[in-house]
Amino acid sequence: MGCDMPQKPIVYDAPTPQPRANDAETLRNEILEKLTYAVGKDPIVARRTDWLTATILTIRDRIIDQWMESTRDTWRTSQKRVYYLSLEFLIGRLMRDAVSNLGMMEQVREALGSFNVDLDELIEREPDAALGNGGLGRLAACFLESMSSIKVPAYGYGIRYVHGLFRQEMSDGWQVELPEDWLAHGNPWEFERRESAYEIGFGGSVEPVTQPDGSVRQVWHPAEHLNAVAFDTPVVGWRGARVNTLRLWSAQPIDPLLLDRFNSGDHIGALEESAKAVSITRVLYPADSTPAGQELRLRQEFFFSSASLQDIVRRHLQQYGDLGSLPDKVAIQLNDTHPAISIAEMMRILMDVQGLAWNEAWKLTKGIFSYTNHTLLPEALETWPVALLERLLPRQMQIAYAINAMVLEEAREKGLEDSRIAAISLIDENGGRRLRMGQLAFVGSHSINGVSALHTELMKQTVFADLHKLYPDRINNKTNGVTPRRWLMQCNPALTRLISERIGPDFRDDIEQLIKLDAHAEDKSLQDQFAGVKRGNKERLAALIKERAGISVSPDALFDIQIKRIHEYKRQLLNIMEAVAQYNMIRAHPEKRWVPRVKVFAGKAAPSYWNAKLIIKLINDVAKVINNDPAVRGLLKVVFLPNYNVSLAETIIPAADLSEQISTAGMEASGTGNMKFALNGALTIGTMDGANVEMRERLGPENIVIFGMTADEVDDVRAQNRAPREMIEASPTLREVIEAIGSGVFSPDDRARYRSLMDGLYDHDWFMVARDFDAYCAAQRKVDTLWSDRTVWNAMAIRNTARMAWFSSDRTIREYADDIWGAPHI
Ligand code: 26V
Repeated sequence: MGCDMPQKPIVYDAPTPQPRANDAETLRNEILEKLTYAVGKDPIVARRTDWLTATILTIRDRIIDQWMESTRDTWRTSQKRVYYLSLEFLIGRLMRDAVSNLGMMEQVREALGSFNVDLDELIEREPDAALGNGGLGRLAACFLESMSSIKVPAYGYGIRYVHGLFRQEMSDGWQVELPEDWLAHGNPWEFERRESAYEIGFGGSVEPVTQPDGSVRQVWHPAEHLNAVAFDTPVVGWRGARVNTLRLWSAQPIDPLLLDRFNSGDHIGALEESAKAVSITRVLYPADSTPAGQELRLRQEFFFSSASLQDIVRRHLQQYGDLGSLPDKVAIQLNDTHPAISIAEMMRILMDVQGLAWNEAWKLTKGIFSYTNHTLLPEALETWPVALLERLLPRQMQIAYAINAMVLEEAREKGLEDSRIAAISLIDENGGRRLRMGQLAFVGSHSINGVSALHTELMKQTVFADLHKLYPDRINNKTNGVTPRRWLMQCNPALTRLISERIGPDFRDDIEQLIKLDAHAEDKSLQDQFAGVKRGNKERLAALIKERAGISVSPDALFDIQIKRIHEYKRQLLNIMEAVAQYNMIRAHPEKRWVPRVKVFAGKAAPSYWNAKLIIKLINDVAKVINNDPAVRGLLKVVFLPNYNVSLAETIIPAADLSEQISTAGMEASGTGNMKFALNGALTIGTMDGANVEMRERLGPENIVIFGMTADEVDDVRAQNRAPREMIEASPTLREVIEAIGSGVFSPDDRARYRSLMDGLYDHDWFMVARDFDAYCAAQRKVDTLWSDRTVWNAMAIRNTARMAWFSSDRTIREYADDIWGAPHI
């Protein structure tokens, strides 16, 4: 079937529409009109969701004008387009982002107020689009916003999951997963593009067909077919600089009624086939580090890769009419290996569909693609069984073999010894043959980047050591960033106002100006105001904690926060064990002056990750004991907030005093939560891992609390297989904690519950929880000391905000645009 091209001629010079009026009166009338004619509701009976829809539609009209203008501009100027392929876009709520970036917050508030509708209540009603697991997905969302803000012509390509990441509820302290239903009330942001549908095949066979000119082309005859239908969401940049497109694919049966089969009497068969097609885009895989290894996941990866590439090639041919210019006009970024099959699929499209020869197709492919690695965890490096690929994607597997042969040949020519050849092979021969998606992405790309300086170095030394020797210029670093619009201006309006009053409002357009705040760090009145803003945010969080967890906390306490996916390498266990140590000390020394603390945790565990779920239960068990022990006198509170998501992060982060970034060194590729906290004036307690290392450099070592082993030290200990027993025995504090947890002090209903968790610390302590424990406790006591002199603390907090500008995703995207994509930007 393919795609229905727009009619020629394309009107490049359509008139730019008059900007719509944005005053409250106009907005009021338009919202009422949308409510009546688009939603079909009388204001008398309208519910909040109806008002929300009407408001979004009103704002959307303003976005569309700029959207068309942006698209037209790219056509007119023949600018290069960037395509960000990602299986995850963790965009969260969009309304506040859009209204704020368009500078219409006050007008919209007033317009709604005239109907007695509260804007903030509507904002809270919008479902949080959780089309991602964690850091990788949120980074994709920050990047989209930055690309619009600095005018990179770009598309995000992904999957329109019907169910995003599961909703987390607590049942007696255990995580329970419930389906998430973000589309239940429709989605006013998206445009379904039935005309942008592409056929996607699976299975079948490959047939060599001799062409009239005597050449031979491979023709893939898939056994199964389905459609990928595009749904477009506009992505608004700061001040509406540009509006780019997030294009998410939805799977549909080719013939929705499957009439042939239905008419032939096979009603059930028809329904089954239709359900199977649709199932591809039904759910997001909820694991963020252990490959599900399931066929459906591979189908998702190929489905969205193929649809995106067909769309990209179609758009390019439509505008330029030739394929040779592809690398000049198209840059495709692979967000991790999830879309890595694109390398083989692009080769198939260029050769089998477009008729190019291998060498030409390979040159174009390498010119177009680049790949970002987001993790070195061995279990997260994707590989697919060759047998599965041969069955599901026979042609792409043939191409992968051919790429492999070519690369190995090149390696031999360059003099690589045979023993090293196996290491660069795309095929892993250990325990069943598997295609290594990281190596495929590497060899098919002209640029491979890590997401922090340390992580990039480790990539060169570990997974890609051999490929790096062969292609020493390909690996480069692009340290992550976060958008300051969402993660400062929108989530922390009070701090934004305060900064504006002090250094003027220009930092909103040029984030580097934040550094001007540095000179005022010692100013007592600014310190008081800064602390006052923090206090307001903490009051709001305290109310939320009361509401969601039923725990009363004092905003005067130090708010110590760890929010992220629950994973052993992120070491929530280390944090909760320190809480137990603190609990023991408070009881042993009631006479001492303890710094009151509230330890907040939030995060989801992969449903199949037992230890992660057990750690959630442990946090809740420890919380129950500590929070209810009168001997603690409220000096320590432990809170687990359920259902962590982007919206919850937006409330928690501005209220943090202390940010926990305590991963085992060498294991957290970058972290981005670390950046969001520091930008909002929280101090970091952290290891020399990921972007913490660069934060320390830019904040100054005196403005961050670093502790623990380095990545090299972790490596040495693991290599020597040194058991931690001796060290545990040498630390009375640690021993006491392990004994208490292991013997069931916090789980009287099941005393053996945490036995294996604690045994793990004695046996191998893979994540260095025991080895880093004393250093971590000492670092926490240093935090107490800093907190005790609030002048010192506040000055450090201000310096954190002032010095974080470099971690804006605008800076990151400029680096990608200059060094990798060759794309325009401002
Ligand atoms: C891996 C897998 C494995 C197969 C099953 C599904 C699945 C889903 C996601 C992933 C990727 C996990 C990698 C990841 O999220 N990395 C994080 O990327 C952030 C952005 O670069 C970075 O800040 C975090 O440190 C890093 O853990």
